Amino acid sequence: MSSTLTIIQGVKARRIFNSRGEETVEITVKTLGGAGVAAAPAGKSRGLHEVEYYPRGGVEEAVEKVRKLVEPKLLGVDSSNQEEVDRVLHEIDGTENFSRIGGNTAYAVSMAAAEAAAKSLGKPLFLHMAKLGEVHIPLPLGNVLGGGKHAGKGAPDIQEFLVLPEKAEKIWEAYAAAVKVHRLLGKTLERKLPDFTGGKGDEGAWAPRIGSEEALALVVEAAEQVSAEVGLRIRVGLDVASSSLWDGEKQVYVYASEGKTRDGGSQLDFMLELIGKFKLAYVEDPLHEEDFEGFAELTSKASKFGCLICGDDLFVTNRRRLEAGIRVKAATAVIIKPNQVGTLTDTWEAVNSALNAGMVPVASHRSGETCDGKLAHLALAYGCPLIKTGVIGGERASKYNELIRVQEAYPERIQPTDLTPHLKPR
Ligand code: 2PG
Ligand code: MG
Repeated sequence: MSSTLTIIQGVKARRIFNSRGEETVEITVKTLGGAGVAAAPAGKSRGLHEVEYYPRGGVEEAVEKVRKLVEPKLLGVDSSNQEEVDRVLHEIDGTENFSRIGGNTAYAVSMAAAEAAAKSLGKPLFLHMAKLGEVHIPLPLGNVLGGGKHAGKGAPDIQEFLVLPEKAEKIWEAYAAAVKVHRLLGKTLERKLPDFTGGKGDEGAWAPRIGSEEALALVVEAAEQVSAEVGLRIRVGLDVASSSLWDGEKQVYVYASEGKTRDGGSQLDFMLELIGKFKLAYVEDPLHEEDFEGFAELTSKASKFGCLICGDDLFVTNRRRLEAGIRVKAATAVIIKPNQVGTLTDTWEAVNSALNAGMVPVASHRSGETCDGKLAHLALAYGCPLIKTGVIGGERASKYNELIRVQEAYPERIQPTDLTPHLKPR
């Protein structure tokens, strides 16, 4: 639907700061009928094939480019025509990887335009962006303990230990359960580790000095205890972020905290062992970002455990990489991070391919975040059954809080979600 109210009247960029204290770009798109504001997040364990976040001169240059290149070309464009907004962004940039204006700039403009259109039309953002007939509540997938690039020395080599409920009707209950696991786990760590300072990593997950397997056992124990308490089955998953462990020269995964290395074969066996032993429901990036074959082998072997195998750095929200993965059955789930690819249209193309292939798209935050809650609307609109956005921290809670508000305001439009069909052993 379009009207003169949705015509773009201005695009402004500014430098703000993310949860890590890094500069990031925030964009305001003004239309006759309203305005949208969106801020870009930033990853630390970044995939090799992600777009460039910023031009060479960083956020400052990105702001300049919005003034000089982006705004003049977007004035008069209809913000409710997302494909057109995104096409113009690609045209202005002219590169494959958004290196001229920055992928983060493109993402923030794209999302701010969507919000400006929704506001001008008097619609909630998720309904304006909706691509599917039904809207389901995304289930929270949040890390309660972590290490890797998101924490200091001595924390586990595996980046994220995650919890997720199998199904839920209300986001409030599902999120409250994840918070309980985080809290209970904190108490357990305090009791078990004399030197535990209560330290957390970039995403608010506990970052103790502990081995990966020992950590996993404690997370499983806490999840089971909370499951029994709240009457909601809480499952456990991992984001191994294996590309961060991979030494391409030596062809081994380096587990620095544990003082171990594993070659491709033993990494695959180790993943299968953890999946079987701890009944994992989800493993993200178990292998490095170029190993489509290894992913396919693991996906096939993990199917008897009913565990989702998810590609993040492997696919980088890029439809072409995802489709290459679909052809070889590399994974059963895919991380969806809009700033890995640049625009909402590119993001939807990846989600659409995933849904058509029967995969689970997982809407995801980045380790450097702002309190922008619009990822919640994207998850609702694009049919993502999971939203991975941490558990603790204002910038993490902001996404769940947005879902809580939306579900309260539109109870009849939002259906429950049941992930169990995807978690059946095959
Ligand atoms: C990941 C993310 C988010 P980063 O690997 O999935 O948890 O980390 O944003 O640092 O890439
Ligand atoms: Mg990841």
